[in-house]
Amino acid sequence: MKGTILICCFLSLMVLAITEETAAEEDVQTPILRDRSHIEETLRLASDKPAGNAVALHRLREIYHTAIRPMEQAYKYSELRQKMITDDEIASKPMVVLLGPWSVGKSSMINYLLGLQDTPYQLYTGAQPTTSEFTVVMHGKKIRTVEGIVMAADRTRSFSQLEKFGQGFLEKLIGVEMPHKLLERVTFVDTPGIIENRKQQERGYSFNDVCQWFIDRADLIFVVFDPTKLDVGLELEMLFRQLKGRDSKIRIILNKADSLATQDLMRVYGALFWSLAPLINVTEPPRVYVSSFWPYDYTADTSRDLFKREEISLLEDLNQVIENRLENKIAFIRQHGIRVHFHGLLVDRYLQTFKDKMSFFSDPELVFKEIVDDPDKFYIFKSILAKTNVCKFDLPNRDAYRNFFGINSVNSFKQLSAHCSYMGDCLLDKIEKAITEELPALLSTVALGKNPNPSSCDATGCGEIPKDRYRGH
Ligand SMILES: Nc1nc2c(ncn2[C@@H]2O[C@H](COP(=O)(O)OP(=O)(O)O)[C@@H](O)[C@H]2O)c(=O)[nH]1
Ligand SMILES: [Mg+2]
Repeated sequence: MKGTILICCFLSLMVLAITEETAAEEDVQTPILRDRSHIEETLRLASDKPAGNAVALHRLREIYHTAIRPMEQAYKYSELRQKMITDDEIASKPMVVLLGPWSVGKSSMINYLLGLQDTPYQLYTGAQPTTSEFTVVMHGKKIRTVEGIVMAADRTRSFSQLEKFGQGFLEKLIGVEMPHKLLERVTFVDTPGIIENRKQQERGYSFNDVCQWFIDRADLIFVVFDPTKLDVGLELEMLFRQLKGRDSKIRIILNKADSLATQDLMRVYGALFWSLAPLINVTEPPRVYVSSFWPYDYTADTSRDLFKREEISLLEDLNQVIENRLENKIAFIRQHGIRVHFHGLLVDRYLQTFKDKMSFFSDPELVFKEIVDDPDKFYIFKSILAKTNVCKFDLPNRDAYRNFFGINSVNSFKQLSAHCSYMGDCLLDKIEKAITEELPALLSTVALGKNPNPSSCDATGCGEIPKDRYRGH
């Protein structure tokens, strides 16, 4: 009798435990998805406005090809900076790159912004270091993945330059194409997280160089942190060093804020500032967006209103980048033109000094070596800096020129005065005209086209786009 009662008790306990477990499983299996309508609204995804201005793009390409490219080629600029601009790069969409430690929610953020959750092509996410690839999520007519080697081989893509990072890297590069309203306007790049205790060579390619390539081309860089990973190590320090000078593009995100109580969140926010302060050398404190970017609803009892407002602020930044895409592109080409112009003047100056120093009895090699070894003695950089509008910190240093002339003999170049056509068209005049007249004029036309109110020039000068570095609004 006693035994039967015991067995009955045991069985009912088992049934109870099983029912509770199934209920818990059901809870886990069906988390509530968050409403995404504000994403569509803030990014104006419903509007069918064409993403670009084809006429202005055509003109930009034309200016680049007729005024900047000839100077690049005449003075082999690509061998100094390894930088040539392809047509596809001119027409490419703004690029948003996500960087930060592993498992801070970078892939989840892309899934959330694109609404890929529970679709077969969602990016893989997990609490352990998951993403070991650089994943480029871009627009395409149909859903497909593109292998790194295919992306690199396709010269019409702006990613073909990535080939230079080697086969080891191309195996870690993957493209995902899909038809999507947001991807018609931007391309996202998901990166493998920084792992502090890993050596560069273990990855089989130079992680920093690849990051630098993406940083240089990104229009917006989300540096993502999570409350449990605020420690700053060598890799993160290196990353911030690489980000120097890109202040206006960086947005720091304290993600997963929904996983903490408000008081803890404040502490973590302070700690993040404290860790980042030595890495960011700016006078203004950076704007940190505190929110949670994943598809599931905010945990109960967290500051959901604040998180949502922060999310909308970040989305507005993204929208700005989309809207200003053409202006940014023109400014980028102009910046590039200024560097190419400077390079041309500098090579010309090296040639001129060489010519002046040479006499009938001198050894050309020794003379040129003396100039290359100590250009300051001959006022090479100073004389050009005085003439141009370039900041000296923006320039390659004299070692770069020593290497440059190590590969390219000085005799392989002609002086600028020799680069003129019979019609009197000179390379130098053309690039100067592009920098000072044509590109600023194109910028004004685009700005006016977007906002036909001429008084808007009062604010922007119709030439420069206001910088919104580390936006603090
Ligand atoms: N609580 C919470 N967890 C998140 C959030 N975003 C991502 N996660 C979780 O964090 C883990 C790492 O995410 P993942 O996107 O793979 O990070 P990644 O390595 O930076 O790409 C996953 O288990 C996610 O489910 C968030 O906003 N809140
Ligand atoms: Mg990931």
